[in-house]
Amino acid sequence: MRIGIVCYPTYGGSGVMATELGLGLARHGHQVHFITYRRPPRLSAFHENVFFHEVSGEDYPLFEYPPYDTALASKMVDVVKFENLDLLHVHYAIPHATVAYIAKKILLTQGRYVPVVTTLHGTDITLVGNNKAFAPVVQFSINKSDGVTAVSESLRKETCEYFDIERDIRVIYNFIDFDRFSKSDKDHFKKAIAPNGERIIVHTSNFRKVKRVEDVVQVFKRIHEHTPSKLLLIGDGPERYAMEELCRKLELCHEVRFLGKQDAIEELLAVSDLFILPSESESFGLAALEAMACEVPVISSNAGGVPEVNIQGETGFLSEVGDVEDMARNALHILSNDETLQRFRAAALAQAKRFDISIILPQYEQYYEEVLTASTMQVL
Ligand code: GMT
Repeated sequence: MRIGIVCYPTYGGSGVMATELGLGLARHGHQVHFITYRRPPRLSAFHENVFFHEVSGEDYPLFEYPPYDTALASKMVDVVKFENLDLLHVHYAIPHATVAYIAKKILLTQGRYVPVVTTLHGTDITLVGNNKAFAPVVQFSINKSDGVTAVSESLRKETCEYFDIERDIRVIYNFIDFDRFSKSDKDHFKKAIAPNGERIIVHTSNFRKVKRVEDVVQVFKRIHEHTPSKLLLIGDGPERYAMEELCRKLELCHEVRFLGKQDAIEELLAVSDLFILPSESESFGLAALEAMACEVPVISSNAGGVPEVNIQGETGFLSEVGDVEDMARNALHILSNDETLQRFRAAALAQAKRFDISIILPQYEQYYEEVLTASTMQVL
């Protein structure tokens, strides 16, 4: 199959998933064409079945905002036609599903039908929750896609509650490629971060307000009062400076390391003992799943789809959003002795294995086949 993938080429989970999916499909013999404004971070190595088409928005003095959507639609039309794509898989309704609809209509005037699969990752829906003005366009784009998937059951339900959805939404969970994510022996790393054998607590995110990184720091403060420990904060974003200030105020600077954006996240997870994800909203929580794949138990909020990933009392614990006391209590329980930690580690890995790429990727392939068959019948 020849598949076009459209995504945000960022460090966020949707870009990571779209890239890993494309690479997995390429390994399965499909030809994959990424259509984005920048090469996604995990798309660095050469692969004979992977192609990258850069969308460059024209900057023209007349326009205050470069017309990116028009540039993207034009590129989609061009790539579908000249690379003879069978299907477009777009990640995010805003604006990708909307733009794909325009591209599809243009191609139809030229006698070419290309089905569009849209994957919802969460922020499309929460954005509409915050700004109703987007609702008609998002709803239209979801309904006009030939296939729609959501990354969790919670997101599927939420989408159907917010919008008038006239079609089925297939839940296909995010996945882990264990070739990349598996615990490796990085003893020298551990010694550098925690020279006296301290427990290593970790959080990764894009430091948006919704991630509640201040709760991570507050939970860590409570852990640190009882257990020698270090906190690694990985990623960058709008809240980073405020978090540095908070650490200064709480006199935690020597215990907390801000590492910024990291490519080899698995190497840091491999030396960690506990992952904290206290988000206010989270459709899935890929960051938590990646930690679990490295045998790291998770202390999280119970927002959105997180309970579908982190299992209460088994792979970690879930608390109400903002309940840092409960999170700290649970964290201290997991860290209380090596035997307990080991039990949680093993359960975290076992749960992560349920999301192995070898289980999830065929679900996408199967869904593509179904969408292609249905759209062929529609055209006939
Ligand atoms: O969480 C973010 O800010 C990034 C966002 C994205 O677009 O990459 O993540 C969303 O998609 C991920 C991959 O499906 C999910 O694991 C995240 O839970 C989801 N984030 C939210 O719902 C807030």
